[in-house]
Amino acid sequence: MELLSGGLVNRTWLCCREDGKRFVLQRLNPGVFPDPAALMKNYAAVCRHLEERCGRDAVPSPYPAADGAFFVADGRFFWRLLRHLPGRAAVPPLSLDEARLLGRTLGRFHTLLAGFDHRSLVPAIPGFHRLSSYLASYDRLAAGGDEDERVAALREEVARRRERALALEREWLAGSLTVQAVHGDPKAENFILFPPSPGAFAALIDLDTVMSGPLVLDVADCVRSCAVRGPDFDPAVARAVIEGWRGAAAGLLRPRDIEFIPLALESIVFELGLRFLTDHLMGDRYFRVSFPGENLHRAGELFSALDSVSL
Ligand code: GN1
Ligand code: MG
Repeated sequence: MELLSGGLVNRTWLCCREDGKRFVLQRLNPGVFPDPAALMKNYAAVCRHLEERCGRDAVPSPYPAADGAFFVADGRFFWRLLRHLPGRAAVPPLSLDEARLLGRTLGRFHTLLAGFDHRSLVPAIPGFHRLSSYLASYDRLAAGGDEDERVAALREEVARRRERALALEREWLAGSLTVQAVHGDPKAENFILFPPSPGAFAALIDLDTVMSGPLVLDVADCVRSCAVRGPDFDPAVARAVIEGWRGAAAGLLRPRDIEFIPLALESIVFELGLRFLTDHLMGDRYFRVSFPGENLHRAGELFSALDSVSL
């Protein structure tokens, strides 16, 4: 068994059976996912929908346990077994072709899910990608005193940028953006690249956060992950992701969606920076860290990147 992926939330292993067949074993983080049974119901329904439309090969479907459920609980953790997709995860820095391929894959994923009843999905993480709810948690913590200079500097960043970042959520709630089932965490490493073939798609894994949300926020999160490197932003990679996505999701988009991509990008970078900062203030309870202060460091880089985020 081999530890796979550098995800910050779950733990993932690659398992190989005696006959050579491979499986992905995952241990869900109970602190992050409050209702794993509901999550796995979403997960299985989404996989079924995708399999019916694009076949099994590119879908990380779950295997049922002996009792028919798609997970096993051991009293402390929830475990699940998923189909292993052969290929390699996309790891930034990406070439422009890879960035376009990831955008195209996300656009196709959105198109495949367009007919899925997104209202039937139970939010696996209540308030996920609702910036106002992250700001509310942050504000509750912000009352505390005694902090170092770096925290104080980031607090100023939050104060300075929060209103602008919130404009995207207002637009979402006002109903002017296209809302449907979206991936929720389309970071580069969640795309599996198969051997190159022109016009091909990659596959998307990590379907835990598939939920109802605006398309633009999903593509913005993908752009963030591909184009923000440390405190820097690569506009060419960002544009390549968006170009690929627009080509494959064209049938879903309204002019308002396109108009809001730049603001969605700022908003999602701010949101993740705020989530890292809040987790640092809470004592690193959500995102795994490899050294004390890592979440503060991650937050600082994202807020720095915001200075150069533009399309
Ligand atoms: C978390 O665990 P991982 O890396 O797949 C997080 C995403 C963040 C990402 C940042 C459920 O995903 O929202 O963008 O870290 N997922 C969850 O690296 O919170
Ligand atoms: Mg994830």
